[in-house]
Amino acid sequence: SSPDGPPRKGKRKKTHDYEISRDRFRLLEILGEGQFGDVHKGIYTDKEGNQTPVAIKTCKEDNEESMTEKFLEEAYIMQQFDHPHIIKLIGICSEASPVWIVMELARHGEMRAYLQNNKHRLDLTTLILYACQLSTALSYLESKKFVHRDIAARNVLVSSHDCVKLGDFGLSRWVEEQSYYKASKGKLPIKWMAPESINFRRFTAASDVWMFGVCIWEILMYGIKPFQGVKNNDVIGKIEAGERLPMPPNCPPSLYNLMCVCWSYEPSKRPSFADLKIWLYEIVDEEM
Ligand code: ACK
Repeated sequence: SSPDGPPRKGKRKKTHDYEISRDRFRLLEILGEGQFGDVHKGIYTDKEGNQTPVAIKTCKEDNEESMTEKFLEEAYIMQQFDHPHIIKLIGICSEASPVWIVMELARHGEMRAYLQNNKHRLDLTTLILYACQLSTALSYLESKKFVHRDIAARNVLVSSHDCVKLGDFGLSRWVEEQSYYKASKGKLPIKWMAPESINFRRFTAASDVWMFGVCIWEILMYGIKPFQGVKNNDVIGKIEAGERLPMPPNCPPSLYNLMCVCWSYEPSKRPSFADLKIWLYEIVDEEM
């Protein structure tokens, strides 16, 4: 039976093709809590009767239209992408409350928890492989002139032991070439951000590269967050004094060097994701 509530007032414009009847989904256990509401595991049955496990993001604040719009932004963004290391949008249920975003399921959930809980099984080659896979996804986004703005280990999901995917586009925005997006106030991931993002709210492909450097550091640290014990307000001072995150134990110097180049103060001195992809595969080859 369909759990649809009353019809929503506003009508979707941008994701018509993605609207799927709610009775094609079976809602199963809660996987975790998202920004807008619980995330459930679910089963999708398509018109041919094939069943696929999915992740269903729910939006709890269904009486406030602007909230639902914000929630659905992520689906509008995800529908543009088709890449093996980016979680795919399967559909949305937006014609009634509660609104759902249905995505490809990543069986092992958030990468940070996976790194913390599977240290013994994660050798250096696998960690670098994760960085390689993410660089292919980010190089793809770069080629589409898409700036992510929130590249961090917490936004990566684990599909299988040797496959990670970029999974959260909550903070992302399209940007025109040469332009930048002025972020509104709010909770910003200061410890991951490039200095020009902290100082001027300037977000570009090059600031994404800085954030990716921090994300690689988190992977090599098995899910430890950067700048622990440092106040957000103190981060920019350290960076401007030339301080950088330290080399993780067991990190190959060539990989730490790559991270440090991502953390060049001058955005123009940072490599592109296309460069990083090639560079990372060279490093993984050395390790194998
Ligand atoms: O560690 P988790 O189970 O993985 O808890 C979080 C929670 O929802 C909030 O983000 C899980 N989650 C989100 N998207 C997906 C997905 N596509 N596949 C599997 N789990 C997901 C995440």
